[in-house]
Amino acid sequence: MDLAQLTSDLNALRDRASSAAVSAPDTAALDVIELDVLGKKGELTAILRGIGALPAEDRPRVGAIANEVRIAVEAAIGLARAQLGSAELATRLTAETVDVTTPGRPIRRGSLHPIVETARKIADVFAQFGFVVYEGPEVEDDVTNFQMLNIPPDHPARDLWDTLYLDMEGRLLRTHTSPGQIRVMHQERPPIRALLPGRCFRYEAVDASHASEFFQVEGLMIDEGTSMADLKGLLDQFAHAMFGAGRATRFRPGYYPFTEPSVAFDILCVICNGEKCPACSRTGWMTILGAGMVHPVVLRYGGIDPERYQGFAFGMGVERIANLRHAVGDLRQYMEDDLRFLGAFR
Ligand code: 2NL
Repeated sequence: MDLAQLTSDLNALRDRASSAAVSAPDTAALDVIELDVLGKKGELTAILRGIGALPAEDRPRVGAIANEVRIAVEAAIGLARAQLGSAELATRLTAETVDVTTPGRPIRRGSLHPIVETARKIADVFAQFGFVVYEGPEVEDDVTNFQMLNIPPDHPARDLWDTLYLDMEGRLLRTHTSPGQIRVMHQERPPIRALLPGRCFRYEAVDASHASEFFQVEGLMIDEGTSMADLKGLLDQFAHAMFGAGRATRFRPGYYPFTEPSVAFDILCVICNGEKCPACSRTGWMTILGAGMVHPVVLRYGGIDPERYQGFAFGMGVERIANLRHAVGDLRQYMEDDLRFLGAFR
């Protein structure tokens, strides 16, 4: 190997490597060229190994040329890398564009259970008249659920409530929210305006119109000089808020052991407007709740002097109100957790 041969090999390598860099299709190809020429086992390195065989005075000259070749090849690769790199970046930016203005996927929103929605609506109406929501326990005792409501043990009126008893000591599942009202009377002083929503339980043969679990909302007002006229005025307001202003209402005589007198409160049939249809058993009217003046015996059990105070109370089944508002036919659907049913009340 002589000087002229080495010099021409170096020049040839520079030209070949530079033109390979210029025509490299991508940066990965540049990496290969870089390794093949400048790497530890590269061609330039191999040529430089031949320098040792040259006369000492020729070595600096070849070393200088080799250095120039290395710088030239590095520059060619660096330039090509910059050009290919920005082209590749531009391609990626186009291919991987994220449209940040695309609307997000909508979140599936839940909705209130129709019974809860109806109970809240009922409470909202009475809240406007100063009624405050209380809650009582679902597990009650015989005294509070029955005896303090003027329903003594072994009295025939007990037949009105098919009761789920829990033990022989009188613990039972409340058959109405009324025992909660007794607890309010013990806890508060008149004037009282209480609303009691809650789950109640009865021993029933379940069908489209009977369930062993249902919701009740009861109201209780106790003050001096409270009358049936106050009761009727309030219930009219309630009926109009729930079923539309101007809906006709009526009181019919009724019976409950804990009120005297007792009434059933009807609205003109929401289906036929009094024309008499199957929905109102061809009466033209629908009963939406029961009510009455609190029996003096019940006031006394509640620790309230019936000579000074009077009160009225009313109670309604929430499912019944919800059925009328949403035209639901079968009570059992409220307990089935079927999202197709529940989603219809958004
Ligand atoms: C109905 C009828 C009613 C009451 C509930 C009540 C409570 C106390 C005293 C007197 Cl502490 N009365 N509650 C009164 C009349 C009727 O509910 O059919 N509910 C579904």
